[in-house]
Amino acid sequence: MMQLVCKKIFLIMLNLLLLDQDSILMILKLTRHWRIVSGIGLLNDGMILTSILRRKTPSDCTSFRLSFLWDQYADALSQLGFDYEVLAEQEGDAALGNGGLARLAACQMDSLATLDYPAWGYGLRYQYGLFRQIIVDGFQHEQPDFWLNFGNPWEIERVHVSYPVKFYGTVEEEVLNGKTCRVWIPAESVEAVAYDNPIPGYGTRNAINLRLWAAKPSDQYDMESYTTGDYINAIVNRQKAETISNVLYPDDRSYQGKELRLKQQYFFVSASLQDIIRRFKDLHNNFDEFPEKVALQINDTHPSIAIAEVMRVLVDEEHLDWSKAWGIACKIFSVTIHAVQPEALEKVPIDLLGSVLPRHLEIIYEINYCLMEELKKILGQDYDKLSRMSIIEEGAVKCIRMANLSLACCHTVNGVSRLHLETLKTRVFKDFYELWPQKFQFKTNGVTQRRWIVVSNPSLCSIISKWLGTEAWIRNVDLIAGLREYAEDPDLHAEWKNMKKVNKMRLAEYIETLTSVKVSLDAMFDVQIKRIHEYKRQLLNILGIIHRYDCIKNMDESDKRRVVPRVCIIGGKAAPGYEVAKKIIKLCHVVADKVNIDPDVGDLLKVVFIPDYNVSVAELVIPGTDLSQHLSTAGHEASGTGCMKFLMNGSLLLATADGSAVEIAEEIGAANMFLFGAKVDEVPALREKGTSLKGSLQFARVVRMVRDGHFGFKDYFKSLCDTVEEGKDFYLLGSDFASYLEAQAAADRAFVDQEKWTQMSILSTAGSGKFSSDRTIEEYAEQSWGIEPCKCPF
Ligand code: 7GP
Repeated sequence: MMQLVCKKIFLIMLNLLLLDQDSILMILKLTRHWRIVSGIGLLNDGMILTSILRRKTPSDCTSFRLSFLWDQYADALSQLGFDYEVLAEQEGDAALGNGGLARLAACQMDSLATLDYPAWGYGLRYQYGLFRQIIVDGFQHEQPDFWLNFGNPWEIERVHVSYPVKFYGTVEEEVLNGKTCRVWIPAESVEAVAYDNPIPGYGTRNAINLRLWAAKPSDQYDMESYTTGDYINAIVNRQKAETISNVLYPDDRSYQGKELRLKQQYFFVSASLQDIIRRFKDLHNNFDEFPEKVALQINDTHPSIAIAEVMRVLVDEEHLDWSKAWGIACKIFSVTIHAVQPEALEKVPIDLLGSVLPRHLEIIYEINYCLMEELKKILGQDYDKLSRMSIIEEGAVKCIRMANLSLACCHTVNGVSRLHLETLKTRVFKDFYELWPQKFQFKTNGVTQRRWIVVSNPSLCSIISKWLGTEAWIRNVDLIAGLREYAEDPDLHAEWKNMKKVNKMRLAEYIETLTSVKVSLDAMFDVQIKRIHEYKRQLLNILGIIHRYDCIKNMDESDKRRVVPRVCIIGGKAAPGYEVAKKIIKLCHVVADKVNIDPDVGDLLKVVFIPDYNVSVAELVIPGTDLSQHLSTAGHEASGTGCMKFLMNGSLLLATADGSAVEIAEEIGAANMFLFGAKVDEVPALREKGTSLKGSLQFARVVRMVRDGHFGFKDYFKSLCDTVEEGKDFYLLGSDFASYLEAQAAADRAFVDQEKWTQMSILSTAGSGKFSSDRTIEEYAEQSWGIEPCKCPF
């Protein structure tokens, strides 16, 4: 990220993310006068920006200017002959990211704007966002999401803000002022055109900008083809340029070795840096001042090529000497790591990098040479360690390790929860931690209460404001802890239960429309929504559901009367090439097909897969959830942010001691959630040892039911069952199963006592203050960027 001091601040007199056409016009006028001397740039691979018009008018949230605006909208629209609700439904999400990482960036942008920080976000304006998931016969199919079909009124195309981004070519030697220099002669140029998405802060006049780049053909290199008469090829090549920003890669863990992906990364990095440097040079002419004015936060390892690009610009174009340039780079960059899995750490084959960005490869070699020389002085002849820390990975396919490049340069390396930092220190980046412990920090993620309570749960928003006697918590979320005082108040309980019921009603209607399954509002709504991954263990959830089904089937009527009815809701997308994840989706459907029509079960158990899970769906589902599940094998979820949204909305959490759930338990008290499963330090031994006996009997039975074709598709599910066989069960479903069932039973018992449940729910919301992105951003500002709020003086 990068920070500059704003000499002038950009003012927008708007609340939340609600903009109307006049406001857009006003922003347009104002932004013409923006003169950003500095700001923070979030370098990101994509962002999920949720739709700005919201689905339903909040009937009981009258105290907000927000609803005041809504009414105005609705009035204006009806005068034009449109129904607000119908129109709002039409607007989909701008799904410009895959999952947690990108949605986190959207929350952080909201906090940056609200807290008046001088910050900009940068990313790609993909034409096709994350695919739409459609389900045919229980199987996932992917459809393109051409979200720009009807235009995007919230963005401002900046036709005059565009930069050439170069690729391929050769590097030659040149003598300049008696000095030999390396000069890149690129062979292809693509134009990056800016599209600005203003992000207004809440309760402030500040607005910040999310600048997304779109690729357009550049005329520069086509001239020769035109003159040599190769007209057709010249046109075809022009079209090809646009493909760079065409589509978001839908796999959130692995992009290894894809040329287009590397081009996407360099494209947005190069354009963003040109933009930043141009603004810097408008007012400064000495790069010594650059670190004072600019801070760049690299959002995971994908944009790490920015480090080589800054070096190229400073050394090749600004003619700074190498060590001075490196000193500057080391001061401006910090990085956040968002995963633990090694496959998520970007690696680029050397041949590919050398072909697409030949000069950058040379620069990375040079950085690595310096790194190795420095390390040899400290580590001596420890060649194993040296080779692990090298930016170059030797092997059948020689690769650049982007993570190591970031670690060599960045002044701070951030984990996204306390536990995640431990994992980075002790496993993923152990060698680097031993060498540079001071670089390693964590900033526990957070989400914005303005979207996840105020916009998505207006009834809860009114209740909180009423009981706290103020709306100030919307900007200062620590105040929400004040609810603790009323956790046993019967009047609050009545309002709280009513709010939950109304939200459940809305969700039940949605479920029925989508899946034709009718669900009972008295049942516990139990939800797991997130990307489908083996480590997130949706399979554990489904096997638990099968166990519940099996138990109900074997009960007599009097036992059945004691069963707490459940609606088990699962949603999430699988990466198109991720076979196991796709089988998990199918398993969920076949189990639902059997359970939902079984007369022995009735309303005691319903299973629902919500198709096409996205941010808008989350906004509907989360407020209507009683219990939410976060089941990752300990040590595998870097943080998790879904759990924070559920927590804010008073859903109780059933979770492993993983990622930020550990810190949530500290905030709300472990007694107010249902924790289960192996702890992170028990995992290695369990992998060695295998399943416990009690767990294994119940577990073996449910796996056998799937294997034997109890739900059909016997052959299809064989390989899925194999993944959890004794000895192969890497994610420890077998060994955690007994503990999982116990936690589920505890949740059932708690639900029977509705007063107790409501109290736990209130305490969850009351304890959610720490998990606001406002806190996270303040920590970044103080500890990594050294910036202060820049309040608008007017
Ligand atoms: C996610 C992590 O899986 C999640 O635990 C975390 O809460 C979130 O980032 C925000 O920090 N990671 C991704 O979405 C992702 O794409 C690949 O990681 C690098």
